[in-house]
Amino acid sequence: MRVVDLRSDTLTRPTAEMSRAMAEADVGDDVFGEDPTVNRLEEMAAGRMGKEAALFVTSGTMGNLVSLLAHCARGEEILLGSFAHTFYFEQGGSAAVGGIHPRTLPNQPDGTMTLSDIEGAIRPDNVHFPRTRLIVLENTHNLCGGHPLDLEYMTAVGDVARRHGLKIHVDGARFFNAAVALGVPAAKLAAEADSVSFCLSKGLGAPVGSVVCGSQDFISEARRARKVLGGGMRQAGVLAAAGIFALNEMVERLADDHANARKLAEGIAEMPGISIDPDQIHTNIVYFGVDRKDMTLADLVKRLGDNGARMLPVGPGRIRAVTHYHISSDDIDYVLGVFGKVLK
Ligand code: TLP
Repeated sequence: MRVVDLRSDTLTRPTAEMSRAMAEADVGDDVFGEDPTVNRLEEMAAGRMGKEAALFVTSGTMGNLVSLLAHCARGEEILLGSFAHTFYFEQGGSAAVGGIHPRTLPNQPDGTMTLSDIEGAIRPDNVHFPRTRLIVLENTHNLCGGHPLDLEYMTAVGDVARRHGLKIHVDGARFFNAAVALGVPAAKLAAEADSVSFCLSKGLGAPVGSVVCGSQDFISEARRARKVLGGGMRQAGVLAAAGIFALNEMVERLADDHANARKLAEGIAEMPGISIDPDQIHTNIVYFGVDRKDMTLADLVKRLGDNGARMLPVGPGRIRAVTHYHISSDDIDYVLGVFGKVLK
């Protein structure tokens, strides 16, 4: 049976050319700073983000954690959205490992936190309070429908941060999806951020890895944090080579994933008992609800999967489908056919 797997863009496998680049990578010991391919990836990534330096890490989770550890001391506070991946899905790592105090603010449906919520949460200097140190944004915002945070919002948050002496970290697991969807160069979108982590292993198609970008001093601290977490890799150039290929070849094509997500959303919006607003789909993530007397959400996910369209139940009443490199426009037609069969 033909199976179209839309559970996540983390499912992408290296292309033949990417695998060749990995096999042929020039390597050295990266903990000694001697892996030429890792060094090249870090230089490229920093350039793309308009930052001084970068650090190759194992995963998005590690990218966020080393960033928070580099920005904050124990007992300091971060402001982040109630649906932030860093808050929701990362085991509370910054508190567990770094003693960092998370303060959540309501995420709006578009993935933002309001400026007044941010400003209102910043602590005055008082012996009772933790010190507010960092604002954490997520771009695109996974649980908020893959919504990209635009330049205007980034600039406005930058202004708040500057006025209060706070830093900004962006969980940019899908930062290039945001840049492509908004038609803004990544470096411009990242301009207000003190650090940005982005994933190579999602829509960009690499098998492993994320990169954290920021100032030289910040990256030195993040490098120390990576080491204590056991993330100092040795001949990591075999992985970094995939990242270099991804940055060169896989960014512009993200627009295809966005078009396929939109096509999927428009198709399922026509189906009986499915709730979705296709106008809210801007990148590669599609969430929808189900309101049917004859089947639960779990039933629907199972029936879709049994018929060749795999998706992920996420949170109460929602199913997620994510488009990526291995999903074609024809696959979307196939998936819509499966929907038709299952929901008739
Ligand atoms: N997200 C995964 C799951 O954990 C939900 C997915 O399939 O979407 N930030 C954001 C915004 C993410 O969506 C993810 C992964 C991460 C960080 C963590 O990246 P990894 O999985 O590489 O640690």
